[in-house]
Amino acid sequence: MLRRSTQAVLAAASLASVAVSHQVLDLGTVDWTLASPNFSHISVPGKVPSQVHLDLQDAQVIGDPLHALNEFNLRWIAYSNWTYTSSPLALQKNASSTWLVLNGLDTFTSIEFCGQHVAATNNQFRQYYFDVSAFLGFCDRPVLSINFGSAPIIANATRAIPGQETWPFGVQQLYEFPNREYIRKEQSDFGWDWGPAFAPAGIWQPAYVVQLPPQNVYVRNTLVDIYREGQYNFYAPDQTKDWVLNASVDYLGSLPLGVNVQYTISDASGENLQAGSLSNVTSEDGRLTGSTSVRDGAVEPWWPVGMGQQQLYNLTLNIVDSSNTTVVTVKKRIGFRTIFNNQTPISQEQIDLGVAPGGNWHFEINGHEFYAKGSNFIPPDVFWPNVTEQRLRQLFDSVIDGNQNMLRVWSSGAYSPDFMYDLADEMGILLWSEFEFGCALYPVNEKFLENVAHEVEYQVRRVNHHPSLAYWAGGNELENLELQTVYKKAPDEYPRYLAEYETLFLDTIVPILLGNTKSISYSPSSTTNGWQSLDFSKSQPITQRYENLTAGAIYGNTDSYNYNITQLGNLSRYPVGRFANEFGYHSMPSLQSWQQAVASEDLSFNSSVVMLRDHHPPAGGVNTSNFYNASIGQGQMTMAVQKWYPVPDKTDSLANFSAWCHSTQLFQAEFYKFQIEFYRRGSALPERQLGSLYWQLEDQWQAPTWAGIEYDGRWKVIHYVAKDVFKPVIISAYRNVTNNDLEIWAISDLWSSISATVNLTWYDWSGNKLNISMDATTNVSVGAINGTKILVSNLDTILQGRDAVNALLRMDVSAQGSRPNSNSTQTFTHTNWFHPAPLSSSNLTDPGLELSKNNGSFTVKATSGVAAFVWLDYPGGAVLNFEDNGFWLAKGEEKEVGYKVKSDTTGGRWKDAVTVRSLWNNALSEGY
Ligand code: BMA
Repeated sequence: MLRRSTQAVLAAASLASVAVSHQVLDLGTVDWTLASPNFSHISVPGKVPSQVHLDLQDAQVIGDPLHALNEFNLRWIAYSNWTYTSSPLALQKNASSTWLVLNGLDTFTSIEFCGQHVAATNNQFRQYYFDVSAFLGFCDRPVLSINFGSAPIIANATRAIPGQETWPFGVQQLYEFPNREYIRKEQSDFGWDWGPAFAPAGIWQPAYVVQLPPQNVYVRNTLVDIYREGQYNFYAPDQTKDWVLNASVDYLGSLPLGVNVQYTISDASGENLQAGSLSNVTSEDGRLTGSTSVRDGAVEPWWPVGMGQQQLYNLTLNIVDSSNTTVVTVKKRIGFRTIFNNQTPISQEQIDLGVAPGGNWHFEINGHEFYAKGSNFIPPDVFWPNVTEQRLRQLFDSVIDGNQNMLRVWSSGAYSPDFMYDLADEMGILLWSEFEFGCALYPVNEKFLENVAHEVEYQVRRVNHHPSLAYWAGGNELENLELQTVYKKAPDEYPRYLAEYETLFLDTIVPILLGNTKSISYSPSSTTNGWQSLDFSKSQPITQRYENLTAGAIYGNTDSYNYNITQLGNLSRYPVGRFANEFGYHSMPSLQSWQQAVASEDLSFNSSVVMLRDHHPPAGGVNTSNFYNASIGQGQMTMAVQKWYPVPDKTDSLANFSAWCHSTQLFQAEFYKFQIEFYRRGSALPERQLGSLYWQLEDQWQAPTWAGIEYDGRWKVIHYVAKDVFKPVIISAYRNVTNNDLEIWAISDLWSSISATVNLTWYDWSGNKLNISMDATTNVSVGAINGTKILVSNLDTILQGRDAVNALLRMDVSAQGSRPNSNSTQTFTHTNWFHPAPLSSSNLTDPGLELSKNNGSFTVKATSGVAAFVWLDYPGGAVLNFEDNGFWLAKGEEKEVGYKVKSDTTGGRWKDAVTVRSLWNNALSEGY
């Protein structure tokens, strides 16, 4: 497997341009041995970057950790200590200084070099660097050895320290290994409700030995902050101002006196747009900082996908000495944009436009509000060294193909690698980023806070130059869930825990953030009612609103889960807020994914292997006996299918399993569709709702989860359905399930108004047009990021006694408009179907689907009735996405569907095995 070393590339680049060369030994290029003091028989080759599980797997000491119940079988690895020992390193004897530079150690280490103890580390998210010059002087065998302690055991021991912080029962969400909140390690390594718990260890990021001549430096991190003059993180930037470019380099070693920093900004073709020396250069404690300004209009702005070009520039910084010799060169790819998370009070002007009072909560790109469409990103693999650029590119391709423009990078995994931001910069995906805290409250002792402060400073500086970086949030669901739970469980102790929360997420993080970036907004919690006031005289200016709400006013963003299966499509249950950053329901992966991990005899809905891979609701412990909760999660999916769809009852057990898996995906898809449509309509309502990010984008193993994309990249039904309702212009029906009132809306997130033509036709399931007339407006205009009501009526009035089980409404909209920042007019179309009765009781008829295979596409035709949820399926061994899937067809309608192949080990034979089905097939005992 390809593992990347971005730093190595950068280091090589900087080597080329220095006068007196420094030597950077990439520790990924030397031999390593992995052994354990707990197991004398294990001694295998190790790698950097890597993790113990991966190296043991490569050496065939263990099998695939994701296979069957290996999660449980491999706990011994997490409970053991492990040592990575290098071969003797080829180092210079006469260097002026020698440094260990370790970009990521997971997590608890004791480091030895030349047989001497160098340091101990305890934070997976920090970059560590140690001056080991003194050790080398007396060293014949420069061997580096990094001993990793068991994270679960150390977490337990930390918890047991007398006087250690505790929280009321129920506040700290327990997944599998306990006490994750005491340590700075990827929190989902200890288990989550969509993933296994391996608690891996290892040198998980690139590592180097750096040797410097006198008056020479190694750049270990660089901050670039680009903002409009006068910009302040919590207010809308003035788009007429010039740009400020602030650059700050963290280095090891010592600089000659009198250096200055020369810079060039060039475009992709290499043409220099601007060059000069940075002004206001300051130098202290291994940090050199300076700035320049770039005239407004001198550069093209960077836009997210669908809103304009992803214009990128190259920034080169040359640190030169007084004789104009370059000491070191740093290159960063940058973009010019402002991205602002607006939490300001709703203005009178907004109220006059119909916006409900309260607080804003939305994003603005380059001064323009937009509708954020996307999902929540979780760690795409339980072992980060497996996450290659190529894999992320494939995933991000699906993000773009799915009409998504923003991902919330959920905060209890790991800080995203640079190459992930690089891809997002190129593809125009905004990455809402978070500090790695979630579903718990955290200690606030001095050591913990100091540790976090180092982590925050390193990470904020590392990624700030990426135009795709959209936002920083402190942690996951802290305000709406954690603080609320304390309030409910221990109201007397609420003030204390609130104060501690503020100590960490405001007093500690905010001054570091504001000290480094003026371009990125921050909120302590992912879901929040926003700030109430700001006091600029303080280094921590924020006073949060919490529950200080005014009746009738709307604040903040929303997070909503409802596992009561009877509520599908009940709009009154959805939260009304300014932005939806989480909502969802779990579903099974496809049979093809299950087959990658589970033996054929275990492929049934409630086999113990399948059940034990369902981690929702969380197990609450590490043993299989804790997993009785899995039956709740499996039960929720089962009951949802039973209530809303024809229940699969296939003769063949594998086909039945497959049909059940697929049906859980149909429920998930409808569940999300109704909510996304509801939130998008909110852009036209007093809440002025401006974002839908569903839970969750992708999987990290083959299991029942909320994901829309399975572990190998295969799309579930929801990713297709979300693609459809994330189109710029959509038409949707809204039914009040209590009184049967029905509304139909055309909704657009384009930035200029459109003129749209609407067609509404009722059919029965056999495909006959029904003679139902509705008083609908068929030619409408829809404003910028807005919606227009086409129909308000009552379903009983419309159906006039007809049985809802045999009535279907097809809605088509076709609109002329243009995309943001584009002058060309284009046609936007959308088709949607409304079924007034649950599909479980509808009069489904055989649509007589026909599939023909063309060169580069497939054609599907419904010959004898309406086809609901037409599904093109393809075998394992390939990963591709169809242009469209999970769609409906009227009788006689045919659709040509293209596809994009992402990977293929079948030599193209997958094409011969493509099949088509629709919901009708659920009712058949044969086939799927
Ligand atoms: C929210 C998220 C995650 C979780 C998901 C599904 O709570 O923030 O922590 O995995 O819902 O339960």
